[in-house]
Amino acid sequence: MSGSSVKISKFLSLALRHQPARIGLVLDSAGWVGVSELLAACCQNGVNLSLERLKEVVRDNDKQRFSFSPDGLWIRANQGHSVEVNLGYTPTPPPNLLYHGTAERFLASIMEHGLIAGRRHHVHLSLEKETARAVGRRYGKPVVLEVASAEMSAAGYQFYVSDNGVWLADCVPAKYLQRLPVSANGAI
Ligand code: HQG
Repeated sequence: MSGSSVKISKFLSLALRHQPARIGLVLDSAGWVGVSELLAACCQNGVNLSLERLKEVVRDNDKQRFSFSPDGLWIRANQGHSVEVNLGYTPTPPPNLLYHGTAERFLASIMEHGLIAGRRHHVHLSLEKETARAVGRRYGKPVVLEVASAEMSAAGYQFYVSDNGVWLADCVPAKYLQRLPVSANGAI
């Protein structure tokens, strides 16, 4: 594989979030892997990626999914892992409201069990309704849920924010969720 930034980003997500072993990589406990080790593993697995191109993909990534260490020798995904990592998130007081995008078909289960992290480590929340709507659209007819985050925080639930600005929670009980109405033109 060579080429498009999207393809490279997807490959990096696979390597740095989900299946590092598949290309022979071992992440450290905080999710970091040596840049030269990553490039060598890419090469071994049919992905022709130069250091310059890697830097470009990381810099221009639409969601800033990856970060280099300050010395540029290490790289990791900022969030979204399914492999065990401890990213060292610090509990952070959330804004009053946050949003979660999901699909209509998950709603009954969510309203029964609350939001759960599933195969990722956290429930992903956003500051903007529109971002949540785009996330929900990946799985079907989108629904945006408003999360009463300040109220949850006051009740003792913790929130974290990743290096790329995604708000994270361990779970969200259903009582803090409210479905946002959709207007006639489909806008939130
Ligand atoms: C749903 C992408 C039934 C939840 C996106 C979601 C985001 C439940 C799905 C980031 C449930 C999990 C994260 C319950 C939650 N019953 N369904 N009790 N609780 N769900 O992909 O939030 O491109 O793991 O609503 O843009 O969709 O990877 O999480 O639909 O930022 O960087 O279970 O992933 O970013 O799906 O997406 P996901 P998500 P990246």
